[in-house]
Amino acid sequence: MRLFIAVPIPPEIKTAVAELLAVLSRAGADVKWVRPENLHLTLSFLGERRIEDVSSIKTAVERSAREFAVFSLAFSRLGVFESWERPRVLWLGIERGANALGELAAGLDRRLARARIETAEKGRPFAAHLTLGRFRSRRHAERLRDAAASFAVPRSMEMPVASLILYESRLFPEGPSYTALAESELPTALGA
Ligand code: 2AM
Repeated sequence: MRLFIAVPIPPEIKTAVAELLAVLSRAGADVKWVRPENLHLTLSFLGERRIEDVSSIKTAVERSAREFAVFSLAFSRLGVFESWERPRVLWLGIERGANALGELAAGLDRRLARARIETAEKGRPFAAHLTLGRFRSRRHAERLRDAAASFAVPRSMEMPVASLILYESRLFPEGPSYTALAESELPTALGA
């Protein structure tokens, strides 16, 4: 099974992002947009795992979640990996809360490593981002670049990081389907 660990996105943020995607898609760039119901903030991509590993992964997720109190994230701006000259992924960046999210991801990777679960991202620094779409080609990318540059992320695009979810990802021709296998809540205050 193909697994990853992510922070779920609240429904009101999914709705706001869906509206943003509707605007951005009018630029006509060759992008495969993420379905709003599939939006998530990946902390760790585990890739293909045996079912026997699931219980120790769940334990690592649960313990990592316990180490942080609920905190809030604010989205900042649109950007791309790798660059607008070689665009691969369009994302929504995170401003406030990015450091805490990085620490949460690092703690999670440490616990996974201790449980001898290697992550696919080994060596790559964690870059907090919400993937909005993946470029199929560069066609009309500059039109999307202009649309992205003129977009101001509203202040209301803020959300709590309240839980971690272990997802199974299944790939279909029409796109991936994610199933939550386990959810671990962050405490509202440490020591609670
Ligand atoms: P992304 O948001 O940067 O695209 C499920 O596939 C999630 O795992 C995606 O959101 C993706 O992050 C992340 N991921 C990280 N590394 C991956 C990889 N090598 N293959 C597929 N997904 C990966």
